[in-house]
Amino acid sequence: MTKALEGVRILDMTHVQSGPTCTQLLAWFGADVIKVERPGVGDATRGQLRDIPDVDSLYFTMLNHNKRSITLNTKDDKGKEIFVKLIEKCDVMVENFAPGALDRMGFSWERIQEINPRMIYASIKGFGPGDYEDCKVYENVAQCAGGSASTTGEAGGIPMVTGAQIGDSGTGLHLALGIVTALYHREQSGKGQRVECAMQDGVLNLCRVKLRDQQRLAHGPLREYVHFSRGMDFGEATPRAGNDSGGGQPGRILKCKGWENDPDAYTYFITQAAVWKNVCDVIGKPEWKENADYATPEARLPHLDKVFEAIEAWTMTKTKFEVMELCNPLNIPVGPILSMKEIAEDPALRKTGTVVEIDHPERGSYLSVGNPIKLSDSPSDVERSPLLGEHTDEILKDVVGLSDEEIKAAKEEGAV
Ligand code: CAO
Repeated sequence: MTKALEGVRILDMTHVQSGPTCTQLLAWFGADVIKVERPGVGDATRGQLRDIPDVDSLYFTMLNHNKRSITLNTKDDKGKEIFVKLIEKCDVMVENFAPGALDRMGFSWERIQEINPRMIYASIKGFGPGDYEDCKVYENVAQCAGGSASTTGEAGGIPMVTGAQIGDSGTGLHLALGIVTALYHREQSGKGQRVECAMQDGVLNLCRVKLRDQQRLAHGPLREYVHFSRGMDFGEATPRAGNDSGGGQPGRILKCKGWENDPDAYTYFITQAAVWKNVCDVIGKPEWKENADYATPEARLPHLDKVFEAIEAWTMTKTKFEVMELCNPLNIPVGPILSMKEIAEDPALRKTGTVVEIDHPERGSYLSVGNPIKLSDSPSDVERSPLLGEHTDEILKDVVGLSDEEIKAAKEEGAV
């Protein structure tokens, strides 16, 4: 079986998290990803949050699988010459530097097009064109600017960021789609194009139901929000709503057996209208099936606190897995709150390759998240991340076309 992106060569100028998640996805699908790093320095994440001294951090290793690493000083004259050759030989260039960094190096989009008109040039920035276009941005800034933080957190509490890296990894995922779309378009047009993704936009795209609710608010209270049943003020903007379900079926996080000692002994429980009668039976409230205050979804909305109190009285007598076992056959949607420890040890996730154990020459074995996107005819094995400059010589020789003497000279000059 061939890999879906075999034959596509990516010039990977990305660093930290957002860009590397994008190029890692492309690498998993078989693209040859050449990660360009500053000589002697490399991607800053190699040295961040280290758990083992002097060894590439998990932060780096888990974001840079299946790539090759070349060190190259793209500010040095010789380095620039080599960089031009790499641009000629690659299909896609990806970067997430602070705004203007590549232009300052002398590689504007216009210049890149001159060098290689088929090049797809993909960038992540914090913001799109406008007042903030020059700002540097990290994950949590994007979550705040994209509407996620203002709509996450307890009702009446402070804004919260989420543990899911929707600003970095979320935008990387968006960019990867932009790149394969541009590659597909190039098949017909023969030309490359610019692909841009702002982290603020990526976060907002993932928060679109909250913009939906902003507009619904103009027409009355959001009746499924906890504010409605508790008589709380909604204010002018979509409020934070704790763990209320974002969809039309009310749901909450409820305690399960053992919650006093286990911080993750909880379940998410959705009172889907279609299975309401099953919910009543399983929690021992069959009388609610006919009671005018509880029988219909509309009637239940002002009483959601009471509904979930009764469900929780039942879930607290069961473990989160027992809740799942009892509710699933009745088609009641529930989800155990899984800790990272439980996920790391889950045999089903190991079997599908979503959690993988990788061997690294310097750190030994570690766990990582494999490709969550499964293609039936394109395998995607996870290979360890490269050491800094591990593939410099082979890339200079095989891709750039330098002789051994030229490689030696470039090294002496400090270009690689
Ligand atoms: N050779 C020579 N110079 C290189 C180089 C190489 N191979 N690779 C990078 N550099 C230089 C850049 O040209 C830049 O130099 P100038 O500032 O002189 O132009 C410099 O290294 C640092 O780049 P940077 O400004 O992007 O890095 P930073 O650590 O200061 O900022 C970040 C990091 C993430 C805030 C910024 O890159 C950014 O805002 N990126 C866009 C948004 C983004 O992706 N954020 C998510 C990051 S993950 O949380």
